[in-house]
Amino acid sequence: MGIVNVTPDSFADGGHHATAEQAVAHARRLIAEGADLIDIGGESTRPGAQPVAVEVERARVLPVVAALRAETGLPISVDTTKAEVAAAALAAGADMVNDVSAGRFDSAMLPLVAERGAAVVLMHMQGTPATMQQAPAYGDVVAEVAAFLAERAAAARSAGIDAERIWVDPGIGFGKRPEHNLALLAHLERLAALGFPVLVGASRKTFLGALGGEPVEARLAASLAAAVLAVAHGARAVRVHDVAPTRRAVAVADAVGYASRVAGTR
Ligand code: HH2
Repeated sequence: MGIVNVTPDSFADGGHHATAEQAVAHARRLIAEGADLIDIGGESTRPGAQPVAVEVERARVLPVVAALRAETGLPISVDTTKAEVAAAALAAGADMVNDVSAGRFDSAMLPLVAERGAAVVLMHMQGTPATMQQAPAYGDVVAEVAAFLAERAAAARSAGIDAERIWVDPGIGFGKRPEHNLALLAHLERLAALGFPVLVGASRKTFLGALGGEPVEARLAASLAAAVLAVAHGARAVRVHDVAPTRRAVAVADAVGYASRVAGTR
């Protein structure tokens, strides 16, 4: 999943693709690099980010969704917690809603996704983007994230969303200390065991910088390691800024995983 942030303030690439033209050009590059899916967002969810008004977010996202829909058959996802933004994006041709609140911030979100027959990503977050990194705390982070995702998936099912259209995501960096993120990556199998495909977004995130000290623009190597480990531990998709190198790295993880399954059946 290639990331297109149409925002002035995203943590990794804020302001780089702030106009619709720049964002569409960036999405084209990600598609050329081999993205299977494009995620378009108009509101930063970085720690401490302030909410964006619905009209502003819609105006950022819609032209990009519409322009891309006109030129690609690849699935398009809209990264939003607001049902009004999601509704407009789905009407403009998006296929999937990536909701970092897992349908909790807007009670109209899950019914909307059900009614449109769209897919949804349900992501775990402790707190809200404004407060989530103040004092994240867990007893057993993997068990708590798994229980949360199971509960949100059940809510999505009762809203009428088909099970095969539900994805789950541990929410790397969303109300988590570095050790929480590492434990989740190490035990993704326990989230995959819920029976839904797992998406992981570790690309360029702060916990990688905390390990090696790199600033955000120098976290490619660490991001590739995280993507490979995510896939090796059961992720079905990774949400990344750097599509071409991630594809190469993940292909190795996939091949090793396949070889080990084949060897295991002999
Ligand atoms: N991370 C970010 C945003 N959306 N969605 C999912 N499903 N999983 C994630 O891990 C995730 C997400 C944050 O990263 P980014 O979009 O690069 O930055 P910002 O929120 O500042 O726009």
